[in-house]
Amino acid sequence: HGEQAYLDMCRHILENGTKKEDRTGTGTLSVFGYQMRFDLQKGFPLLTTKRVPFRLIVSELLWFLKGDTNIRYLLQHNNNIWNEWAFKKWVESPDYTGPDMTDFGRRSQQDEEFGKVYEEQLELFKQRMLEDGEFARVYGELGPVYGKQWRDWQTTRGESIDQIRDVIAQIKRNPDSRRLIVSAWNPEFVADMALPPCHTMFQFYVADGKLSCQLYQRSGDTFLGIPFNIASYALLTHLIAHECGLAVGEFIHTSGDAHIYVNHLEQVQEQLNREPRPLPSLQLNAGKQSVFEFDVEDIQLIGYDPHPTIKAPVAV
Ligand code: DHF
Ligand code: TMP
Repeated sequence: HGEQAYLDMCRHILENGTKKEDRTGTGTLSVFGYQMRFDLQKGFPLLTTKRVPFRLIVSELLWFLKGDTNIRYLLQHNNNIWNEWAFKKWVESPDYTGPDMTDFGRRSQQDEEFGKVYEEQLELFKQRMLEDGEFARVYGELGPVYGKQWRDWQTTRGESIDQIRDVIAQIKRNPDSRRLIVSAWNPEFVADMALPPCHTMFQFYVADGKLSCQLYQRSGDTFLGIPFNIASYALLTHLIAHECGLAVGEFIHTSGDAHIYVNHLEQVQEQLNREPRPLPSLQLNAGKQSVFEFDVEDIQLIGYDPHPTIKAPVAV
């Protein structure tokens, strides 16, 4: 089954992972270097052993493809997955005068009273982001993250490189190329980003009329992040194949530090006890061609019948 690779990865980390502290203070079980392969001909790799909210994956990918790095677009699409990292910049700024939010991620887990105050502040932040364009322009900005590097990489000569447009042109013109690479990791600007890119670089490969993609993810939150990352890059591969008139091949996911946070262990166990179901399939609007023309409603998932959601706290 197409999902087995992911479940095997979880088991591998549970059995072989080393206890390792991390930046967030949560603690992980971690391995270094792991690879999974997904045959995109066998179905769309959205996990069925828990519900993964596909619409959030779609709006996040379209946001990257627009070159946008401000969470306002995500909020307008009712997508809250990047809130904490913008909120962190807000509460650390001199303009913030509300209750102390130091270390809000961990404290809201441990202290119920504080958790309420935090939820309130986060809600105010979201409202203001939607209502006040000027506030959003400043505090919705995550810095030069994925969208910026993908679409508008700044060169020392003062030029801009559109890596996505360029790689699509190369796939069309020169499909045998071994240089079909996009990098989000731009060392000059890493320090300016709310979170340095986790999915750092990817490469395309064309053979037998099929487009494959391999991602190098430097750091992978196996329970929360990786299910999104697999589906997001599978979708990107479908979109680019669609534009280039190619079929889809494989998506290969390669991890650097692949970890399970210690506060996700029960959730992972619960998921591993479930039987995978048939994978859904993807339907793209045939009336659209360029990846840049796609909108949320042009991307449909068919036959997704997952097991229920499994909730888990995200480490900030
Ligand atoms: N930090 C950490 N520690 N792990 C991450 O996976 C992560 N991902 C980021 C930013 N920072 C991160 C961006 N992507 C969720 C999924 C992906 C994501 C951020 C958050 C998440 O919480 N998913 C929940 C559902 C969220 C919802 O419905 O709003 C899930 O159950 O999959
Ligand atoms: P780090 O910068 O200290 O590695 O923390 C980033 C955390 O976020 C780490 O647990 C990996 C996780 N992550 C993903 O797994 N996928 C993603 O797409 C993003 C943005 C983060």
